[in-house]
Amino acid sequence: MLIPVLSSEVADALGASGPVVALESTIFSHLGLPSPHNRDALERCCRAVRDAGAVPAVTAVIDGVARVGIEPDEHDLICGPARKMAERDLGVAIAQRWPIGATTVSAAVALAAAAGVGVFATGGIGGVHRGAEITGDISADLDALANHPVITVCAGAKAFLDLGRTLEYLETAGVAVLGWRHDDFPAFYTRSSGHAVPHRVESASEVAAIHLARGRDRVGVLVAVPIPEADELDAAYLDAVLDASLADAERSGIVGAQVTPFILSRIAEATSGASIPANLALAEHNAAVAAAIAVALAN
Ligand code: PSU
Ligand code: MN
Repeated sequence: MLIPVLSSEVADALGASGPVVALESTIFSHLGLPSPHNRDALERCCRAVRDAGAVPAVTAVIDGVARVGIEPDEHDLICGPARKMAERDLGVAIAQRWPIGATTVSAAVALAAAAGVGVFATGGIGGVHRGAEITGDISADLDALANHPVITVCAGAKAFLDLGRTLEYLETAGVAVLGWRHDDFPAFYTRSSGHAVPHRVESASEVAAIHLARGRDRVGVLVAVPIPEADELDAAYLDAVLDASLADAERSGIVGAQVTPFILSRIAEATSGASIPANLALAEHNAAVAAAIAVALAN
């Protein structure tokens, strides 16, 4: 049984049925963003959650202990070297006493659910990879969204994935996908992927009501929030970068859990940093939207 240790602030908030927003830690580690931008992202996301009236709960394994909510003096640890940890790796990380296990979306929603946290914010989710019909590469994030009663707030997923098949998979798995004031599934750096979302929502209270009224109580809801217009990148330029990054991954024979970090680092290199302000802006915006939803859920 997975019983995470809560920070005192998170424990107090949950005890009072107050608003809490879980955060993943891969994005804040060197696997998600280069230093010092990862640290900046962590501080900005926590600040955005607090400014909207909720308590941030960073999820991670630290010295073999599953944690929901970390102390300020532990932020440096999260931003240092870490091992990527999906939901299936949680038991391994705990039993083998990993110094730092950075949560992906799947591990973060599992920890949030175990702690009783109902809302989780991330940058982009993993999904069905292009060519998955050959490689079988489908992120464990998708099944985790279907298996835990948590609202996940994301900016869609990066276009190096097959976003059409990702939406098909979420439909099969029974995850409601809600477009935040938007009709299209966002593609992380860009507001639209060309794939419509099944439902559009306008407010945090609407998301909270959908979560409370959903059929199965052990299924999540995915809220897809487009990157703010001012921060959007050029789609044609990105397509070229993504194609080159994917070809590079294939040439290098990268498989399994290494695929996503490899492509992310190639994109960062190829855009020579232009993607970083966009990444920070969308993560911060998602954290604020998630906090508004957590506040609505608590009321
Ligand atoms: N996509 C991004 N940035 C990220 C990730 C995905 O644009 O940092 C991370 C997230 O932690 C996500 C994980 O949960 O990668 C998915 O990995 P995989 O594709 O191996 O399931
Ligand atoms: Mn994979």
